[in-house]
Amino acid sequence: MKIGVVCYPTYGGSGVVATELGKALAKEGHEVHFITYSQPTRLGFFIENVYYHEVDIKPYPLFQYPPYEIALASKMVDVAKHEGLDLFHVHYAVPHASAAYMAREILKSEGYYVPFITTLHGTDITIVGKDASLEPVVTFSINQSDGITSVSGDLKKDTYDHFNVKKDIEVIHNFIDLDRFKKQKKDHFKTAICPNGEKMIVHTSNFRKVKRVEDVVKVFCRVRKKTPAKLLLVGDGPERSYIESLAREVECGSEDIRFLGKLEQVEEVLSVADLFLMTSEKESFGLAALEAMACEVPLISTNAGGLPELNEEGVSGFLCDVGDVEKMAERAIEVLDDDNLARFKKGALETAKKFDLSNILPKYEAYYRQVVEEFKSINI
Ligand code: GMT
Repeated sequence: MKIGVVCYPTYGGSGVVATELGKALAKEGHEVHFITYSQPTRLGFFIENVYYHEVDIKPYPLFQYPPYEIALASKMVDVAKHEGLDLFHVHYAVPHASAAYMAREILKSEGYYVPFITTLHGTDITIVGKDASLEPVVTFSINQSDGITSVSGDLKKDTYDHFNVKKDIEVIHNFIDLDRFKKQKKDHFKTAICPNGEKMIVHTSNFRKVKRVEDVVKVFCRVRKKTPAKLLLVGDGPERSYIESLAREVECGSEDIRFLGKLEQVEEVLSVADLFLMTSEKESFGLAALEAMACEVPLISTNAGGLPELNEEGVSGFLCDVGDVEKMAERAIEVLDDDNLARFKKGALETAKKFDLSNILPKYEAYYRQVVEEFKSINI
């Protein structure tokens, strides 16, 4: 199949999922055309069957806000006609679903029939999309999608709860490439950071409010009083400077907290971690946690959103109420106990295997075929 993929190229989990899925489809022999405003970070330089089309956004003195959605729809029309696309797959509803709707209708008026699938990722539904400033357009364009998928059952429920969506939503969980995300031998790194055999606790995120990174610091401080440990904070975002100042003031020893910023090869850090903390207030799936689990890192997470679909209580780690830092610390100490840690590490990997790319990719391919067939039978 020839598939046009639209996503956010640089930030966030939805772009990572879109890029990894596109690369995996290309490996299976599909022709994949990324249509975005810059080269997706994880795309790499040259991959067979993968093409990149940049959306041209022309500045003009009149525009305080350049019309990205129109430029994107125009590029989608252009690529569909010239490359003979069979399907668009747009990741993150805002504004990609409405751009896809526009592109599909323009193409239809010129005799080209290209359906689109919208994948809902999380904040497009739980935060951004349901805001009154966007909701009518988001509802309309989700309903206009020829196929809709969500990355967890919880996000599907949230979508029906907050939007007047009439169509079926197919749940296809996020996935992990276990060939890339696996425990690597990086003992020298562990020794450098934890010279006295301390336990290594890791958090990675985009440091937005929704991640409640301050809770990570609070949990760490409570753990650190009982168990010698170090905290590595990976990533960057709007809350980072606030968290840095918080970390400087804590009683538990700010020298044990390190900020690593954005890392290309996060699996290298995860390979030497003993515990991953995900304290989010909302989390439709939690791809960063799955990456950790694949590297044999147990998880203490909140029970928000889709996290219970990922984190298996007592097996890969534990789930706690949002904000309950006492309970999270208690559970973290239990997992880090030398009598328990090996069992939880094994449990994390076993749970991650359920989300292996080889299990999830065929679900997307089958759904693509179904949507294209249905669209043809109605329109052509
Ligand atoms: O909020 C983020 O971390 C970024 C956001 C995105 O769409 O770029 O992530 C969402 O999509 C990821 C991939 O499907 C999910 O793993 C994250 O759970 C989800 N984030 C939230 O729901 C907060």
